[in-house]
Amino acid sequence: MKFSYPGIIERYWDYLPVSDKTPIISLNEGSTPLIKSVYLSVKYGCELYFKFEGLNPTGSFKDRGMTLAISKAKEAGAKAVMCASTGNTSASAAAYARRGRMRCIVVIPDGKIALGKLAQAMMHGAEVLAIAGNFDDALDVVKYITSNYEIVLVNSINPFRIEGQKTGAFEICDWLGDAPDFLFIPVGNAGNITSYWKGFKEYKEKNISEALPKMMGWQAEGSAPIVRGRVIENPETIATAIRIGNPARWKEAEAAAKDSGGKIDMVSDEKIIQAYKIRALNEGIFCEPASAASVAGLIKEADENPEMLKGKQIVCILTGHGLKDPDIAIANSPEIISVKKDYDQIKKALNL
Ligand code: AN7
Repeated sequence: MKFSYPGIIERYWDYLPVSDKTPIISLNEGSTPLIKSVYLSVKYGCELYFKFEGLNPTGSFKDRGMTLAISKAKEAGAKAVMCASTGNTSASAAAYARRGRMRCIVVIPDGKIALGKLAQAMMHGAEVLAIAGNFDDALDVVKYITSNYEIVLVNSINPFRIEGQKTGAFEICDWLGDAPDFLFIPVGNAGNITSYWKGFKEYKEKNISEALPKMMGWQAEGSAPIVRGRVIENPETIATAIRIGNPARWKEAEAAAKDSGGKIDMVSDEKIIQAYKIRALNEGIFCEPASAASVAGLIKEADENPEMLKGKQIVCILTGHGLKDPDIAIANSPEIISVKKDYDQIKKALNL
């Protein structure tokens, strides 16, 4: 008897590089909902859905790629895996590695990782190295160690990560009956936009879907190497998940935007926070700041170019859960009101 949807490897077996020899290391990831927008869709006159990837087992889209990367590492006999991370990759790698009885080493930029993500990596028993430097430095370290020792790299340079993550595109087509007109997605290391584009193309090649979406990728202004056309030495943004100055999948992201007739653009931290709040307050969906980059991008396009999105079917990928970064949430909310059990005081505080 099946108690829930199986994970993405079992659901999309025929589309993935797996065989009977592959041990499936899964937490029943994927099958995340497409939630209909109730506010922005009305405001901008479009058919907008949020794909809430924050509802994956470790709270981000990384689980789709990680189930496959860890399963394939196990199949190859690996005893240890390693990744650099702005947080979510490390949380996911740690959980899946532990489930597969493997050692997990993560390298994170010191002080620039959201609290919830750090808690996950630690709780799942990862060995956490905090490096004085940014994500790009951390990735250099991981590349060096994994090319000199018997340790498997599970960053999105690993092709199995891309293969797993492309199933997000399959799910969208399966639910909508075809690909949407536009896909809005945040861009950091550019693995996810690469994966979605691959997924959409594969479904079309196999005649499962007919359309291809315009791929609209969004970086933060202080960490926008692709938009600016140069490596950013000291990337900065409040959305720490996408604080990346030299994306590993740079060329693929550019190709996705160009080939689909979309684009890679950027939004300010101020607009990211604005979108972060709009979505929480008006749509009831709590995602981390990086996931608000795609929503901020949507708002920017809709304001600058209202006709482009009107009447269109749009999917916005919400990559990580809001609980990942409680500090940013609290810093951007009104202060809580402390009261005594005194009804006059309470009525006054509530304007009753
Ligand atoms: C919530 O965890 O790079 O463009 O090391 O956590 O595929 O890199 C996270 C990236 C968007 C960007 N939203 O995706 C990491 C890491 C969230 C993220 C991205 C990330 P990519």
